[in-house]
Amino acid sequence: MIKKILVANRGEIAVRVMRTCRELGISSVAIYSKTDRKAMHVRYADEAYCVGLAPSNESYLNSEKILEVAQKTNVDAIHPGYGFLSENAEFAKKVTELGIKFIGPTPEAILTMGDKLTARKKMIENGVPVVPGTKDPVKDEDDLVATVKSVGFPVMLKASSGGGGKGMRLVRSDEELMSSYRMAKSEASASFGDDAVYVEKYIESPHHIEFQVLADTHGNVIHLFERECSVQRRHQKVVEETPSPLMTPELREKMGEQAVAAAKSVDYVGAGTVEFLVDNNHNFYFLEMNTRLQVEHPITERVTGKDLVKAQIRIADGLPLQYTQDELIQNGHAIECRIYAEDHKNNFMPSPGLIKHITEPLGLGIRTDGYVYEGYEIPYHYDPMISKLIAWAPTREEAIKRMKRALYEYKITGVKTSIPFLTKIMDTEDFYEGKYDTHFIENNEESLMADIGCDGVCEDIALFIAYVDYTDKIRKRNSSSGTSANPVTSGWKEFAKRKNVLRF
Ligand code: MV4
Repeated sequence: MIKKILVANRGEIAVRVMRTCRELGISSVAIYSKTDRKAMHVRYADEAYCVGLAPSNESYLNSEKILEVAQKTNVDAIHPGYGFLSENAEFAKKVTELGIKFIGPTPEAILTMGDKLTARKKMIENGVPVVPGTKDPVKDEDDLVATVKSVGFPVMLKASSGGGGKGMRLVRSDEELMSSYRMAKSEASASFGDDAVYVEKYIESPHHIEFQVLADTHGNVIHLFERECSVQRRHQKVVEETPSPLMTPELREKMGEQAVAAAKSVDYVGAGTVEFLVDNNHNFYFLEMNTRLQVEHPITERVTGKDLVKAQIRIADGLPLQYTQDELIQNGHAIECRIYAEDHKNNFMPSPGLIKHITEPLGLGIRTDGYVYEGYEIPYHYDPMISKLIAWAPTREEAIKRMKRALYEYKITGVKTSIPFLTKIMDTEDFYEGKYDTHFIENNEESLMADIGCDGVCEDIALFIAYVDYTDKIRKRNSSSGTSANPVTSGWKEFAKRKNVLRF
């Protein structure tokens, strides 16, 4: 039985995993980099060990050191979270060889799905629909010309070792073909040390819809419905929701079935995600499979009522799934907004630094998965995502309104955040109508970049307290001297103009 888990990650996902460990009576071991001494996952864990310096290569990717800690602390299993070592087959293999359980699929499944062309071939063999295109890498320039002729423009050139948009080129005409091909090849070679490139038909304005799957070691494979992830910017997801506004019961049934088939084709074990492109005519195509827990998993948890980390741990323990496909339902609607420490007014540059104040939204239907606290300094070495805000309501319309309410309550000072940008997304007609695809952000750039200023609950608690103390003092002085002057003097006039500030 798994009694102790090392969480090989940091930030919100490390805390997320440890929360379920605590509920299951499993003790948790944190690893951390030197700059992360004061990080929340270190505070939350039962034990914590420093594994190196701030750069990920020296700490969170330092598999040797991490395995040394795992052995020293006698853990039964390692949870890799997402990013870092989560999709590293070599690491999964080493963990297993030490007699420690890797909370995830086999190294073979990671390898097959990690190579896009191998995954594509596997899907074709198993009857899972893929985008029309080639099965093998482009051999040479003559082969490319012949292939593109048969597929037809526009085409997408993709690096076999790529993923998440890297090493990808859209080609619309013969003139651009050769230069794009050479660029794709050299980019792939530089990024992945593998210059294999293949050809796909380009799907115009697709939706990105993914299916959550769970597979146990007893051969049970189920899906937990879809997540609509089309609101993204430069292959970074920004907002996710479930159910997808595009989905119909028939399409869901067909896609879910193919997601399960994709998982079965690699003897998948654990939690995974099958990504599809969906065009406006409801044609869907396998894109890739992520062999880990995803950032956006909480929206699935919210509508299905299932704890995905608990499922992962039970599966790693060799236990069967606690529910069947037929027992699962989608209850209501959930939306996730990713809160980044970034400045959307400055080309979305990361905005690390000291959190001076944070007030998180609470109340009916709200969940936040975060890790920062007042006085914490966000390091610049890692991903700038600081929290995920999840709103649930019985209907999509109510979930959007609830999300807007929560974004209004969310106050973070000290660093710039994506909260104003997310508020504008919720206010965009195309989003509200559920009529959006992967081009949503670029199509609505003007309104999403507009200024909305500070309007609502006072941003800065310290300033609010100072204002109330100041007006109290003036009032006391006025009453003792028998005068009744307006306590708001010039310095506070701007502040007092805000509609919600106390009036005297
Ligand atoms: C595509 C595509 C259109 N046609 N493939 C982007 C990430 C990478 N995993 C695959 N991607 C795409 N592949 C064909 N044949 C459009 C995209 C794409 C995209 C996909 C999912 C989510 C957002 C996207 C944004 C731009 C392009």
